[in-house]
Amino acid sequence: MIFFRSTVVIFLFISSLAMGQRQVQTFNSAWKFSSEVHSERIVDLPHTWNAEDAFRDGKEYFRGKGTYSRNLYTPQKWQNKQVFLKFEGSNQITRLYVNEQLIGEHPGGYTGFVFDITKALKPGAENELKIEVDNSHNADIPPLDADFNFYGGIYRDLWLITTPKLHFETANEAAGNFLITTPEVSAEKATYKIETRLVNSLSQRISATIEAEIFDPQGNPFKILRKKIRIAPGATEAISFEEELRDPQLWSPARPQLYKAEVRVIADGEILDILISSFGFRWFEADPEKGFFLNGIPLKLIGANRHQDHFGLGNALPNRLHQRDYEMIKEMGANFIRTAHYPQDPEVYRICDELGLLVWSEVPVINDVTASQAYHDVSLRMQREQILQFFNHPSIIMWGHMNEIFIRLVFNNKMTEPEKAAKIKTSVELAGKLEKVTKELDPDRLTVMALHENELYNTSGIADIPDVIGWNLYFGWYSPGLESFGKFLDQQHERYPNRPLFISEYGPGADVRIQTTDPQPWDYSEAYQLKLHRSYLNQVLERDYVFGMAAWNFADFGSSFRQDAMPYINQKGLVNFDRSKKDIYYYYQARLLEEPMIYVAGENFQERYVENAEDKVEITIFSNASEVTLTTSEESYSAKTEDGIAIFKIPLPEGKNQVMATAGEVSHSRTFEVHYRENLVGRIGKKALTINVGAHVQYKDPVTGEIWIADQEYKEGSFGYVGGEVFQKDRNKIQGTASDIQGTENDPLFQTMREGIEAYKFDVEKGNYLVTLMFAEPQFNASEALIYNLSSSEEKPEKTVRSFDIMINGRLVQQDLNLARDYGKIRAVTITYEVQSEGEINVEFVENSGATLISAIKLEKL
Ligand code: GCB
Repeated sequence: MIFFRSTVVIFLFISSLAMGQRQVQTFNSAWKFSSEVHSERIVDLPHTWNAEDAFRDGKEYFRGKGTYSRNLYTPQKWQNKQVFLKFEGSNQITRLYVNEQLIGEHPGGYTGFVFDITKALKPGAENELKIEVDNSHNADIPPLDADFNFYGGIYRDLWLITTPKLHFETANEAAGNFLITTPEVSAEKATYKIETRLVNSLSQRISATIEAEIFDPQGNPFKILRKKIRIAPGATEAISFEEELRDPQLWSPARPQLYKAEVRVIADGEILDILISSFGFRWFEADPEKGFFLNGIPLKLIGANRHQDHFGLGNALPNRLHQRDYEMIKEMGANFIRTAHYPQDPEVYRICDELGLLVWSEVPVINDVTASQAYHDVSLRMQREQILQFFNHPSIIMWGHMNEIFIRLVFNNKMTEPEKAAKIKTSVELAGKLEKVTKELDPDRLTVMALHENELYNTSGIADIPDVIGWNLYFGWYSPGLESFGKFLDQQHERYPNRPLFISEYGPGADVRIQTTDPQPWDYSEAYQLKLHRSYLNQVLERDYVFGMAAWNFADFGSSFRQDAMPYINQKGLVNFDRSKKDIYYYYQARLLEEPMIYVAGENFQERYVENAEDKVEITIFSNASEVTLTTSEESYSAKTEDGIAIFKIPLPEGKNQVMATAGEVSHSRTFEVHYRENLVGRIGKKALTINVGAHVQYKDPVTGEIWIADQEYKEGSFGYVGGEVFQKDRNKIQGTASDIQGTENDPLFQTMREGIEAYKFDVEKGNYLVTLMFAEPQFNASEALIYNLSSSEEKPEKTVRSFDIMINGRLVQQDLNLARDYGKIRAVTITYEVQSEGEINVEFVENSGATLISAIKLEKL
């Protein structure tokens, strides 16, 4: 009881003095912002100027200089203080002026930095602050190019900090952080080392005491360490403490136990400055044969990569949204995250410590390097900054220093061999320097580099530099064959048995508007995403030597040059850009969670089109139980799960059917609306018949709710195409074209098409109809050979002229339709015709030159 009271007293004492005389506050509100293309307006931070234009059809987003300004009134008494501005992140060059005096410049958009503005301030007066931020391409700053948007602006929190003249160093590469290392950790004992730096900005020598107080994970203080120091005017002194601890409470994903250290500067009996940091004790290794061990226990690392942007916000997220992402990742059952491709908000590492997620954090040296001293220097500085700023987080286990650094080079046909050799040389040199700097600062963590599927990483020697290799592998997407994945890994492991291997990226694009039970590569269906992830997961789990895997990507993200099913968005996310979940998220739960779970897949696949009553409806259940039951209003079925999946093929009547899946205590239900294709033409009238021509997938227009059903060949009494073939821009891909179709949000509907088609027929009853035909000219020579399109697509000559006539029930309704000439290429064209029918609708396509084509067709009865 007595002990309890004294603990409370100590806490009160500390909190009343919290931070000593240091004052830390956000400085986010009411900045005047303008740029070349933005008129002056008031904004709050976090802010980016590219939240909208990075997603606009056909235009480049603004990359240039933006200016933020506002006044800061400084009270007279600040004369005795040091004043700092701390940026958590601002993309990508930041210049700060105070009262028109340039204070400093920071290159690089993903790490924090601090400016000391004391000398430029006028005490007792208004001071003008001006911050210029420039996100133009800069050959000396990574990333040079990458598959994500380089949103400009002060997109993380900005802090105003005042400290006494005698204070812990704040304006440094660590952004004011002090370091806690744990050089030795075992279950029985651990050592920890606390390193601080004290600055004396006074004009006299000072005697002070530096204290470090340590709190256990339950919040109990258990150790105070002290050192006395005499510090000269203008000097900076390093003060460190080293201690041993018995029976440390270890940090792990299952029990993320965090200690806390509080360091204090005391002079004349007064606490002048305080810094606080949490830290943890754990040890780990990545064995090239047996995999990863945390605190001596084997642990397969399974998780995802994460980009920091979000629908509607660009990269300017409030902390709550950063937290929510990581909570979702944890709730998915994951234990690992890669902050691809750059250091993220400080909040991210804090939440990973707390939730128990292991982290690979990396600098954005991606795709290409510049052979300049400046580029090398900025890259090294970024690496030092991320290490020093996030050093104390036990969640971080690996520092990454490069991603697919040869990809530009490999796909660049214009470079000469000597140019390529020079590029390889400078890349290998930079990797060596990054490795050295990382190991000097942090010998206890692993270094890692992510590679794309290319032998050059081995032959150049770059893959031998880091401790660990991460492979970004897209078999079943950019390169063919899901099983080639495991074979590739086995070969690498055989050739390089001492290399710990990690799968740093994998995954296909998946658009929740696109559904099928017959998934194919490049169809962007959720079913193909499931197929690929299931296969990869199995292949990794079969191989102990692969110590972990991270899906690409946790969430869909913005990438302005991408032309997927949803232009400007990379859709490989497990969740959508707005964080609504795709089916695959629940699949990971079924594979990774220990508590019982069950889920009826198909949140976005509730409308089912089967041929008739004999044709069964396929229902997919995810569960971690070994057996699940599916109950309809008529029947109950049971099935064993395999890899967390049970597939039921059951007859269901037309109309709405509620099904319930159960395993032990848990259950989940969903309603499916079943339609028989054989009845569709007879029912036109109540509902239009909408067909996704040239596609084996169905597509849902989220605005109208219309389902554009998968195409079929004509059969009597029904409907379908006659002649032609599915259009493929690239032979390796099933999807028609990946181009952004102008003038529509329903790109997938227009991207797939049937070429050389002779007719589309409907055996309808007599009456008046509206026939809507939809087209897009797919031949278009823009930069479709994207660097991420890793298949060797042969360049096809552009078919510039395509002209055809259209007849409906024998009447010529369209003569010499030349889409490119009349409407422009890759533009959505929709034409509706009124038709009177005596008992059939026969839309004929007659070729004049080039091949006929059509993307979608809709039939309504008047
Ligand atoms: C990669 C890159 C990543 C891309 C991804 C993709 O290998 O590392 O930045 O976004 O592929 O989706 O193509």
